[in-house]
Amino acid sequence: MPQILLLTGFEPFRGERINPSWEIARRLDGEVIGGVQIKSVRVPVGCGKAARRITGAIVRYRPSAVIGLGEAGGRPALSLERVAINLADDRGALGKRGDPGMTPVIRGAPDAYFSRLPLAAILRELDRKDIPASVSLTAGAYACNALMYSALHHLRRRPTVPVGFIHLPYEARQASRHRSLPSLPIAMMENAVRIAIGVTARSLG
Ligand code: PCA
Repeated sequence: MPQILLLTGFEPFRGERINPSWEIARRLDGEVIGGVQIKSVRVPVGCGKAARRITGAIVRYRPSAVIGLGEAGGRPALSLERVAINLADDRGALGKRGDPGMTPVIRGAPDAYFSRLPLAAILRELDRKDIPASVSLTAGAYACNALMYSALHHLRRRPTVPVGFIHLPYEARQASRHRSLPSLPIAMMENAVRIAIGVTARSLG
C-alpha cells in the first residue's frame, strides 16, 4: 500500500463557476508523486462543513500528509499559509468591521497551529521555477482556515505527518469577472502544487 497524501479543494463559491483549488485537486487525484499517492477530496464551503469533511477524510484515508488548497481571489501569488487560528467567521463580519463575535473552529482547542509543511523548501523550489509564491501569515477566518485548523488539530498527536494549506489566486478563466484583479494560468498553479507535493513527499523520508 503506497502512502496517501490527502489533497483537498473547495467547491466554487461567491458566484464563481470554478474554484481553482478543486480544478487542480481533481486533476491530481490518483497520481503518484514522489512515491505518495494523491487522494483528492472536494470540500463544501463553510467553516463547520469544511472542518467535518477534512476530519472525516483523515479518519477514512489515514494520510501520511495533508495539503489543503483554496481560492484567495485578489492575491497575486500562491500563499503558503503559515498559521491557522481557532476562529470561524462564516459571515465575513471580521473582514467588514472586526466583529467581536468569536466563534471557535473547535471549542476549547488551542488558539492556533503552525503549518507542518516544509515551507522554506517549497518556496525555494517554486522560486527556482519562477512561480510567484510567498509565505502568508493569515489564512483568514473562513472555511480555508477552518479546514487547515481542523486538520492540524486532528493530527496534533502525529507530529510527523506534514499538514498545511496553500491559497491560490484566481485562475485566468475567472479574470473576465474580475478584470482588475490578478490571476494565474491553471497550468502554472497545477505545476506549483505538484512541486509542493513533491517536496513534501521527500520530507517524509
Ligand atoms: N476559499 C475560501 C473558502 C473556500 C475557498 O476556496 C477561504 O479562503 O476561506
